[in-house]
Amino acid sequence: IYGGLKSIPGSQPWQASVQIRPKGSTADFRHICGGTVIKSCWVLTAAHCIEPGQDIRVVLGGVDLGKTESIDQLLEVEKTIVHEDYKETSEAVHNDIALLKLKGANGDCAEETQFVKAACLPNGPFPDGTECTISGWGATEASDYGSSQLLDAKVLLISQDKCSDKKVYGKAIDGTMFCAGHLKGGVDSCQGDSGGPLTCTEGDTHYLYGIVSWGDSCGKENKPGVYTRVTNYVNWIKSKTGQ
Ligand code: 4AZ
Repeated sequence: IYGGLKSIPGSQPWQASVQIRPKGSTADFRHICGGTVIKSCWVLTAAHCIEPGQDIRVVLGGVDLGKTESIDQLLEVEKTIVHEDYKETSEAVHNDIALLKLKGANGDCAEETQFVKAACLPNGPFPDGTECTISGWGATEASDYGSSQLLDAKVLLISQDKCSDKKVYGKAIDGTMFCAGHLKGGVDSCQGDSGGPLTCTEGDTHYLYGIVSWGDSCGKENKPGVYTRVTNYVNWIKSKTGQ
């Protein structure tokens, strides 16, 4: 996260760290992407985060990737479901969404605690200009290697019109994506935040509105972050996870 601040433990309880290691290896798992808990046994992430031939696990609860904390929950992944129409072109990333089914017994995987909670799926659109929150362990203005501490930042939802301006992303943007950030630059998601949440709040309810997907570099003027528009995929998610 560019221009972010250290997250207070428990403030982004739906945040997941998606980690991989070569299949069958005993090496340490390493963080590759963010994700979002949407149910006890389901984490939503970006399709471009899934690399076949890797063991995947998910870490929930903690804010410091550099050490194991008592609030951490480590979960194995039973299966991954990548969107059937996921496609990366030189212009944009399409249908950048995937589900991770966690291993557990009879519908219980992640345990709900002060530090681990599901985000809600959105019921409809939020207006342009709404202030929402992004979080992740990705690259920062200070380091290309990401942050061992979870960071979060506020971003504004940007209209399709502005996002499709020639100065911004032009025709690369379609209705399955949206831009969020600050057109002046400075606050943005970045490499390693991919797959993680953009949440918008209504009352006390936190909705997963976007998935960190792509962008032209990070934090640059007129190059806001581009997010998978989750409202577009709620039926797909429900069809795969059951209700
Ligand atoms: C990336 O490379 C990436 N500024 C993620 C987010 C953004 C740019 C790049 C948005 O994974």
